Amino acid sequence: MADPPALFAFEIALEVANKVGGIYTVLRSKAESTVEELGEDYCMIGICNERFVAMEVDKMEPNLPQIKKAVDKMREENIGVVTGRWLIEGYPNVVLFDIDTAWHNYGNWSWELFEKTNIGIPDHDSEAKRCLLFGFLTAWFLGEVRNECGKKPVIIAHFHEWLAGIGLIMCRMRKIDISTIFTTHATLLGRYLCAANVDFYNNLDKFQVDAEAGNRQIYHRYCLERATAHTTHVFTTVSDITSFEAEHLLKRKPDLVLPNGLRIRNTQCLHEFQNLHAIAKEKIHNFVRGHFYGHFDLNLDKTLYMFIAGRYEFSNKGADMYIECMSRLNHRLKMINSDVTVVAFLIFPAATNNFNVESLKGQAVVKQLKETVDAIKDNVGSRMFDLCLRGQMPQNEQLIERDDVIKLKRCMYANQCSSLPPIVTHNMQDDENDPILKQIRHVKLFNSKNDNVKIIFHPEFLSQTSPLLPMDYEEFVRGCHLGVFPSYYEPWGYTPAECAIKGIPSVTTNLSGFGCFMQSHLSDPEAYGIYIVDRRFKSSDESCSQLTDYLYHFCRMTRRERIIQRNRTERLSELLDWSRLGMYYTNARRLAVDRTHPEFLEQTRSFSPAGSVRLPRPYSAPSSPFGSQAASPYQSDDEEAKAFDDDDDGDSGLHTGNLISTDTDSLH
Ligand code: U2F
Ligand code: UDP
Ligand code: G6P
Repeated sequence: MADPPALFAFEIALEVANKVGGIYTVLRSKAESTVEELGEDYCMIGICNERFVAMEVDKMEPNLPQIKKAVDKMREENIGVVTGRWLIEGYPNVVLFDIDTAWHNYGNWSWELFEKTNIGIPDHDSEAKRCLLFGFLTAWFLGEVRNECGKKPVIIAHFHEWLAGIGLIMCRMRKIDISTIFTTHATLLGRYLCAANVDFYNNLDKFQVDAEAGNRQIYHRYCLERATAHTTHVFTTVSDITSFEAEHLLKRKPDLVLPNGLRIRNTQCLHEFQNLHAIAKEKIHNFVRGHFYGHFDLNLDKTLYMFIAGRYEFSNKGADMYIECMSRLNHRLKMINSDVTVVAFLIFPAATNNFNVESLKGQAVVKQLKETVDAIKDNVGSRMFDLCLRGQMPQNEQLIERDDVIKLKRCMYANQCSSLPPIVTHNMQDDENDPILKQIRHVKLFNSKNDNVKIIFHPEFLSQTSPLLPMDYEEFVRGCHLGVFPSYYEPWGYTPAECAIKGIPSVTTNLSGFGCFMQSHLSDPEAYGIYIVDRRFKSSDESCSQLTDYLYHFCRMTRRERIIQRNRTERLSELLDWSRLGMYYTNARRLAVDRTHPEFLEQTRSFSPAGSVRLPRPYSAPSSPFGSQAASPYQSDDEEAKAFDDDDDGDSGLHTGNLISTDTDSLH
């Protein structure tokens, strides 16, 4: 038999080496496993955003002659094209178009699009206009590559999101021999309708899609999305729930579901992530000491950190439910006189005028106190040492001098503060109408002394260089106890997945792709630290009760139980690793070849079908996850140490794969 023909695979998205949203995470984290499979025959296509390109791209000429020739032809026509390698694991090839060098073609191209599809782009929509340029540049490039290659090899182009869709539509309109895949990571109408608080999932089959899109002035975008979904050879999305949505809103049932994975670094020795949790938690403690200055009566050993984070889509991300449930939790903890404090963070970027003075002052005052105490401690130590050397038993007044007392008193008086600790760390530009602040005011969670639940809204993504909370998001997640993401609209939802791989339990919903994925893979998600709130078949009030129950029971877990649970959660990494989930992409490529060039199918690399795994309940899980968790006394360090050993026991199935039953059904 002749040598199997090489296969070129391109992946096209606006977020290649250009951080905008979740698709960037998909492409970046997946690159290594795709390069492992396809090597030099894989290349990503995107736009050239100088801000990121300067930092993230190693510029060089393409290795493959066909790509080089195609790029040269475009350059001859004065199109700016950056080629090279994306500086991430896997070091993939990239071709990035400088859209701004293509405006002179806009008139012709928009006419061609209209002529062939009847879709016109209104002049005011500059984002869609840029998408048009990107789409035509992509189709031009792929056409040139096809010409350079001749009939073989099969060329696969995998497009992400409607923003890249015009390239796909034009490849098909121009009848270029390219096998196409389209992945939608959400639908335009889905996002809009959910944000408008309609009863989305119960009415999916009833929406007048054209009218809904028209009413929202996104009809042309909707048409592009729908046209891409219908012209592609293989249509895919990221989760079953989004597949269901696409079927109704885009009127084509996706052929496949390609779940989102993450890159798992398994180089850590066992339990290292537990130590990392303790180290990161200490940093959050430091912030909390400063934030609550003047009112610091928390027992940090009995304080739990919970958080919600993401783009600021108030109801889509479930921030409304988060605040409501924190208020209910506060009530329940007060009722039982609990000694547990919950600090509930909200991290959503919003428009601000920098940090507020109160927040910064708290950190400064507490830092000063700490430095003073440290200095006095050192002095006391050396005085004690000297006295002992001289054979004298140190007396208190010899150890702490008057000067020390004065310094201490000064710091302590500065540490007084009459107003309550702030609920928001920044000055909000629209404080009055901000939906989070409005709801916090409504439920009256103002960080008062008798509240068990304290609220801190950080309206900016976290950064290592912040003077307030100098941690990056990843480290912050590690230091927390529970991520709470009760989303209403969430095609996948990377945030709970990112918690899981760090061993941090989280709450998700059965309306999120990740939640449904976990539900279908775990017999007892709660035992693995994945709490799934039913937001699909329950009323909003019932969902709130369920979430409050989860939070309440979590608060009643002992440290030992939390450690055991974290161990189990961390083992879910295996399920989320691209080395496993990359197979779904492989299958999509195979299906595309099957539909366009079945004659080549046997000659392309053969792939094993993506099998489904289901993890059983861990043996060590209590018969009812919270059955015996009456507030148990604080355990000793011995118990804590034992907890590590304890859970490396029965549920070892996760390590070895012995208990991972592979069934032949596909996941979906
Ligand atoms: C879907 O998410 P999207 O990619 O459509 O979400 P976007 O609106 O594009 O942006 C979200 C990302 O933006 C980032 C943040 C998120 O990854 O890290 N970001 C930021 O870095 N700084 C900012 O100031 C603001 C935002 C879908 F909705 C998700 O459920 C899926 O998980 C995702 C991937 O399939 O696609
Ligand atoms: N995130 C971040 N910094 C923060 C908070 C969140 O970078 O301070 C990231 C987080 O790591 C995750 C993303 O935001 O990758 C949110 O992605 P998700 O899939 O949950 O939702 P999307 O925003 O894509 O709809
Ligand atoms: C990790 C550390 C322990 C620490 C524990 C705190 O397991 O290795 O030393 O005591 O975290 O757990 P907690 O759930 O109370 O933050």
